[in-house]
Amino acid sequence: MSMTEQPNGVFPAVCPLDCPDTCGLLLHKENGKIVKVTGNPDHPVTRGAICNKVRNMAERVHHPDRLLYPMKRSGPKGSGQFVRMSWAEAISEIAEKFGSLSAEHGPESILPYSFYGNMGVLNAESMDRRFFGRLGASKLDYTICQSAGSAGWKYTMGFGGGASPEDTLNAKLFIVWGGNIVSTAMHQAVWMEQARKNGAKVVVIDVHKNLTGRRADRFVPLHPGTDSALALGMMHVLFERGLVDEAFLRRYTLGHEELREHVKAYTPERVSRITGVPAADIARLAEMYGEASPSHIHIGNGLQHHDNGGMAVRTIACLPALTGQWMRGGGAFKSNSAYASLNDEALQRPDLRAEPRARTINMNKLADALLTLEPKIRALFVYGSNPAVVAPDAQRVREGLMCEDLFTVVHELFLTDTAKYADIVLPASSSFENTDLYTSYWHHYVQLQEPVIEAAGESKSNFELFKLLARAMGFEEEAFREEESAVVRAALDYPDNPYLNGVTLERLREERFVPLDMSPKKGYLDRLKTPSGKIELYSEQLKAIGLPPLPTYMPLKEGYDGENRGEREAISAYPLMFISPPNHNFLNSSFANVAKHRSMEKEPLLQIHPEDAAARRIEDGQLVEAYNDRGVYALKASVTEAMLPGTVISQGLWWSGPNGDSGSLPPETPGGRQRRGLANALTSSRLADMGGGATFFSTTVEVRLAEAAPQVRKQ
Ligand SMILES: Nc1nc2c(c(=O)[nH]1)N[C@H]1C(S)=C(S)[C@@H](COP(=O)(O)OP(=O)(O)OC[C@H]3O[C@@H](n4cnc5c(=O)[nH]c(N)nc54)[C@H](O)[C@@H]3O)O[C@H]1N2
Ligand SMILES: Nc1nc2c(c(=O)[nH]1)N[C@H]1C(S)=C(S)[C@@H](COP(=O)(O)OP(=O)(O)OC[C@H]3O[C@@H](n4cnc5c(=O)[nH]c(N)nc54)[C@H](O)[C@@H]3O)O[C@H]1N2
Ligand code: SF4
Ligand SMILES: [Mo]
Repeated sequence: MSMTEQPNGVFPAVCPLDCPDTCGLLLHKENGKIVKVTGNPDHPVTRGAICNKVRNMAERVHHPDRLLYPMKRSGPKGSGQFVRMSWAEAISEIAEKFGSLSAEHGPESILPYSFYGNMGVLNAESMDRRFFGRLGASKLDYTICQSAGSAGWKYTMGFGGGASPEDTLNAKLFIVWGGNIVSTAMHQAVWMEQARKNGAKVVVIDVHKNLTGRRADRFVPLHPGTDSALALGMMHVLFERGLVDEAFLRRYTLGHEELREHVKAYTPERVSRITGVPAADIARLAEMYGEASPSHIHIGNGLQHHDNGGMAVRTIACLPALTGQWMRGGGAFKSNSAYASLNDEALQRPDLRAEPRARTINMNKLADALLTLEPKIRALFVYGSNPAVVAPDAQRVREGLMCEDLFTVVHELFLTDTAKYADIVLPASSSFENTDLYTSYWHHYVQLQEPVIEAAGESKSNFELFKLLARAMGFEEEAFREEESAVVRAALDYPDNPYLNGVTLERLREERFVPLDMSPKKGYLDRLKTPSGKIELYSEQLKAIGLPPLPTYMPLKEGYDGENRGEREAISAYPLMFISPPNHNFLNSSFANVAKHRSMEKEPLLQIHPEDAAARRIEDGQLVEAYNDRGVYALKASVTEAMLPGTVISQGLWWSGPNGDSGSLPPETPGGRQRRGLANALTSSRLADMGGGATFFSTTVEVRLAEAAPQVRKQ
């Protein structure tokens, strides 16, 4: 009997969310429904502990708002009015529309838009990629999350992998830099605490005292976007005081002599003016870093969501090379996804592409793509993502979604803010209803999900959906008939990645947690994949794309710049920097519609420093508006000293209705009635310095009491 046929029992599962931990789960099932989700104690890294979000996951999976059948728009765009239709009708309508658009305007008039709402590779990046490739649609550049930082890391290290979780246990100094691991990578936080028990000091470098900062032995607050300056100041001290590992620099790095000269300009005094960190603290931090061994730096995503985010990550990635930490059991982590690289050609089948040279559209530019791009986007197919909430410049994204001549399909579990703009909504099955393959971008275990419950209503997986669409479009290739198990096998069959050695479907079925073969990591430093084969402190590649070849502080385009502008006009555009990182109980915008998770977060808050609040006559608990030229976000003020003056913080990607009200939040939600707009109404779609990355946090705003605001506003 398969797992889905057994009404009761405890079944293994994998957390599908976009989180580094990729926990092993146990689903407790009664009468065919999940009644409880716990951690699987047998998982070698996550060891049975899971976060609060997923402990309450049953609430989401069996939520009464789950979409159960396809629907078609019956009211004006964005009104959220739909009527039921059959799958057969839905598929043939979409296929007809795609066929006629391709014939009339070319297939590039169709744009797929997706992200990792479900991290399973079958559903996130296999049949869908085959389908849109074969169709010849515009390609999407998946840049919204970590691309600036990953590019910065790769220019330096050549390979998208760093320290293993196991390496961090022995650290004597543990630095969390621009990450909130207590909320966003909880098992790294568990391992950090274990390292602390073994004598490690914990330093958190952040623009606000987040939950992780509150646990630090030393919290270092700084101005947003100034991290590369701080790291360069540390290098200045490391070289000056002879705290570098000369032998390591000679053997494994390129450009250490140039760097040594270059960082002379970054004196602690100068760096203090840029970052807001006192000069003595910069020197002390450098000394701690130079003296503690082994040391570990966890590089979070926060600092790379800036205009200069690629350079920030690159600069920090140079630090362990200066102290030779890579040979001393220490190092740094940005992402470990490259160790688990799968056979993408087999998964995505680029060979099927009808238009190999089809244009590529950066997903951060969705607003422009819908409103101004020529030739026009005439159809948008969204799945595994909620761009009306998560994409930058969200107000303009919504304007784009309102275009009468845009045909929008959304495949979702819920009627999200994005789905409300759809012409056709398709119900998606949850990951616990599907087969899928999961790798982690942190630990080194591969896992398999097999269906545990029946698909809700008429919902279908992404994998199934794109097979159906392919058939309707007349795509005859065998690639569109493959079963899940065949695709898993093909993905794992990848001799180019030696770390994948020995990972097979059979072992996944039997052992559940199959470790990557980490033996090739031993010789890692001797054959780095940079052009020189060394850690590139100096990068010709960066020079070739017009960026400084040595790590360099580059002020934000929109934001704080304490060096090049006077103390008073230190900010470009509006006077406050607006930082909107994730919160503890949502996963990006997922869970924001689940009452349980929302009640744990209570309501969106704008954290503002007492000085900034007083200057605006704002008191704790008052309704305020953060605004700039792009939009408005009305929410409750929380007056706190968690950050330096000049920065305001709002955590969590809350949903918001198209009319600027609180959207799908029921009116009884605290603040629900008064809240208007959303964080990304304020953010810019400007691209970061590297990798086409997003710049969510290089945003400036002004804040005023909501009562003081004009009552009539557009939308
Ligand atoms: N609970 C929960 N967990 C999650 C997620 C979630 O939404 N909720 N999202 C998942 C995803 S997709 C991702 S990418 C990761 C992200 O998780 P993290 O890697 O932790 O990154 P962020 O949460 O984006 O930002 C972390 C911190 O960066 C800070 N920050 C902002 N600008 C700067 C700066 O210029 N310098 C410095 N030093 N710090 C700065 C913010 O204040 C924030 O505290 O978490 C994953 N895990
Ligand atoms: N202001 C600001 N904006 C941000 C960020 C920030 O820190 N601040 N963080 C950014 C980052 S790092 C990221 S990664 C993005 C994340 O942005 P998204 O990837 O859009 O993440 P979610 O909001 O979780 O939306 C995922 C959606 O996928 C749906 N889904 C889940 N499983 C499936 C499935 O199997 N099939 C289908 N069809 N749908 C499914 C879920 O119901 C959910 O609505 O947001 C970015 N936006
Ligand atoms: S969201 Fe992250 S921490 Fe929570 S269960 Fe999933 S993988 Fe584990
Ligand atoms: Mo992300």
